[in-house]
Formats: sequence, structure tokens, C-alpha cells
Amino acid sequence: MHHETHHGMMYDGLHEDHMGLGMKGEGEGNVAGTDRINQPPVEPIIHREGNFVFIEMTAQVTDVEISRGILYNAWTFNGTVPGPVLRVKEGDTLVFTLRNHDPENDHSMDFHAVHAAPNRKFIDVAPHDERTFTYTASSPGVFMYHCGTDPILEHIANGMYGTIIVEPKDGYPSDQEVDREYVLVQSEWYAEHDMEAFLNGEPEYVVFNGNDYGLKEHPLTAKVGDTVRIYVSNAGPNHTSSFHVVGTIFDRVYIDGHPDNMMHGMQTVLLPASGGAVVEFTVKEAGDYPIVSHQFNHAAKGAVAILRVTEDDPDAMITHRNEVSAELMDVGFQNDENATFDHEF
Ligand SMILES: [Cu+2]
Repeated sequence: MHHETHHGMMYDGLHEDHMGLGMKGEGEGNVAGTDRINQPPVEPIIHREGNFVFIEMTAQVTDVEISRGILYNAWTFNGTVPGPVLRVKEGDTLVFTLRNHDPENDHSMDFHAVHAAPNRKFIDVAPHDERTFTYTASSPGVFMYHCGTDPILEHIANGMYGTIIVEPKDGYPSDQEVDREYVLVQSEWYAEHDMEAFLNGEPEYVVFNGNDYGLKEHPLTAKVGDTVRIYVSNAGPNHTSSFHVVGTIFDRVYIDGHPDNMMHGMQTVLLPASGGAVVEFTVKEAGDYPIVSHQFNHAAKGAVAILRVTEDDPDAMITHRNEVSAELMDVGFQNDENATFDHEF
């Protein structure tokens, strides 16, 4: 099941009434006449049975456009970088299947959202093989997931990461105040498949949601007076994020997305590699608000998104953008029946 919004897609395991959706044709194949593998994105398959959420994902090799005209032959989950945004509820048990479509390399899954013995639950899946693992998401938050296959640095730097949001059982104390929600994942791109660059070099791009152009060409949107929530995660692999929205102050920040970790009045949130947060702020004037890492060498390398605030409701002006890729994943619940996120404007 997925919510398709004007900004992209996210996938969740929250809604039983969406059971059975999500199956799409799986495909893979080499680009004709080359050795370069470029497997078309495969949609994850997710369905819920009670408190069990069944998630099927792929490891695959897919070209992604990290800057306009610049392709990176990425190692991915489901063909996008970052991988699909997963959303479950505190206490859910995840029954997770990883299918490895990469003909050449082992891959695996390390969910930061669970307690599990890594040498049993995060183990490698061989090419053309699949494995299923079961664990419980017992702690709420905004968590990184990534491939944990050795060398981990290579697998993350090549694109194998994403975000899983574990909703608190009783929600966040500020849920009723939030008008719209987005997900941003910061990460770095180095010289393609260059282990020396991963180890000792500087990133060529530092980006939100996989590339340096998507959130500039298609800004996030809000209306004057809205309270905006951003689920933010820093995938690294090597650098911190100094997450900042120009022109506003975070009224509330939940460090790592845990409702008990509420802080107030923050200008910038420091995210370690793999760290996450929920940030909330109110936009009071119309205009364009840059969202940056305040480590400005990284902003200059791409870590900038725009939040466009308008006097009129932007949802009334949206023409559906059918853009695939992980350039932006908006957790838009405006049309969702889940009361927790059914915000009135
Ligand atoms: Cu991997």
C-alpha cells in the first residue's frame, strides 16, 4: 500500500483496509549491450494482519539521477535512493522479507527500529536468494535502515539506506497542531563506486532525498499559519547534519522522534550519522524558506530544499506530479482517513 502524493510516495503498514494492495510487476534486466546493471524499481509489498506488518523489499542495482544529468549506478532498496519510507506503529511486529536481485553481491537489512541479534536477524542474503526475518518495533521514533553487509561503508555510500517511522502508540502530544508533514533524508554521494573516496575523500554531493535538485524544482508547500512537521533522518554515511530551516524556529523537536525527547525553541538540530528527529514549526509569512544543513559546505554541495509558503492553500493549486524516484517523499495525510493525521486547516 502506498500513499501517492504530489511529492512522491510513502509506504505504511498502518491501515488494514489497504490490505492486498501494492503488488506490481517485478522486473530486472541489464541495459542492452552493456555490462551495466540497471534494474527497474520494484515497489515494496506491504500488508497488515492485526499487529503484524508484512514487508517485502528488494535489494537491486539501479541508476539514479543524483544531480541533473549525473547518474549513479546505485545499490538500492527497491530501486530508489533513499529506499521506501516505511511507517508502522509502536508495538507492531515486522515480518520482513528481503529479495536480493543483485546478481553480484550479498545484501542485508539493519533496521535501527528493532531489538534483534544482528548475527541472526541482519544477516546477508545471497544473490537471487531471499530471507525472512521477524522483529518487533517496540520503540517509537524516526529510524534509519540500511544494508549491513560488509563493507558497510560501501553499501551505504552506494545508496542502501532509508527511513522507518515508528509512530508512538499514543501519538505525539502535538499531533493535533500539525497541518502537514514531510520526510527528509540527508545523505552523501561520493565518486562512483570509489572505496578510497568513501574512506578518505569528501562527498561530491550532499543531498536531501537522494539528489540536489528535486526539492528546489518542486518545493515543499505550506500555507501561512500552518504548523509543519518534518521527519528528518541523516543517513550519512560519514557526516553529521546541522538541520536548519531559514526564517523560522523549531517550536518543538523530538530527538530521534521519541515523544519523551521534546525540546523547544531550537534553531538547528544536530543529527549524528544515522540520527533522526521530528521537528515542528509554524510559518507566519508567505515566501520561500530554504531548508539546509547549516554546515554550508554541504549546503553548497546540494543539501538545500525549499519550503514554499503561500497565502492560499497550496493543495488547491497542485497539479498531480507523477514523479517517481525518491526525490521527495511527502507523508501527506491530508486525504488519509487516519484521524491522528487528519488535520484541519
Ligand atoms: Cu548491500
